[in-house]
Amino acid sequence: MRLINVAAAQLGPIQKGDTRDAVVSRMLALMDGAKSRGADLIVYPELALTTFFPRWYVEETAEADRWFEKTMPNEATAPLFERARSYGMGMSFGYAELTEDGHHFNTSILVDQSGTIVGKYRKTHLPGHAEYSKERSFQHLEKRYFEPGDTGFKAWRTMGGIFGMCICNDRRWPETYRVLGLQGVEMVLIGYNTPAVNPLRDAEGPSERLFHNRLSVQAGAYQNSAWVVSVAKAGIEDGHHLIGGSLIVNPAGEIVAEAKTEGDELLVHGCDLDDTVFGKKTVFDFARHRRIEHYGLISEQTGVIAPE
Ligand code: ING
Repeated sequence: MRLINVAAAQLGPIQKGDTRDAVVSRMLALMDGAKSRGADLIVYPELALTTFFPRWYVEETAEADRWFEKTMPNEATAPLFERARSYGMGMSFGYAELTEDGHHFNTSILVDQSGTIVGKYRKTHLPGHAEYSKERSFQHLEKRYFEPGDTGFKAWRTMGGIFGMCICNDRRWPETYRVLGLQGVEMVLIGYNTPAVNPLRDAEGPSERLFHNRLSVQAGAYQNSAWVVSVAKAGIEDGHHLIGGSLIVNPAGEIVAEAKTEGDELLVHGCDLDDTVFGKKTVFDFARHRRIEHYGLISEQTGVIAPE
């Protein structure tokens, strides 16, 4: 048995006017709760330090740099690293990264129980658009403010297992989980900020969004025999509704914990990483069953080419 007690630390809304210090205080309160419940690892959402700023259009993208972190850890986040280390707790959270050479990424990090950053991931699949969109009731400008990630999907040996990360829209793409699965991933850590409605399709409201949220994560977990911990920033941010629905899913694809609110909420579950072994040795023994000679289109072709 390789048990790791995991805390999914869902954050409620972060308003445009909220300071990073106020947010970090909320994150520390969740970390204290996780410690009291015996957690060895805490997982926070995508862009955990700020409001979901890609909903706001600015002409000069440099004006959006205020939402980015130039170093990590930094003054605002140092208390998180210090307390996690003092608790012997691993940690993952997402933030907007501005690199020294001026690149902008939607990033998440994995910090081990000694407080060392052992992994960094930069979001691959950027949804939305780059220019102001008149037909939308709200903007989703990730393609304006971020570059596609340059890390790819990596897995790291740490905390007694093999861990990987992805961010939000990545969880909707099966390629994400399979590339991690081909590295033997045993637990995938995900953060997300998902609008509760589709600005281009009225029929797609919170219940369908929550259904797709579960579907994507349960499929990824089952099809790669891995635990998936997927954590929301939720609630109403300056009038804009984000879904909750944070989940912990086991390697059989079953939901073992799910958030009930759209606020700051902690889910804690004892995850046995050995529960991943049966699936990896039977139905999803990739070496025994996959036929890569037939999968070429998946990496050779980007879009659809339909038959004549
Ligand atoms: N948010 C959303 C997500 O992928 C989205 C955007 C919602 C795309 C629903 C497609 C359908 O969960 C982010 N931040 O990627």
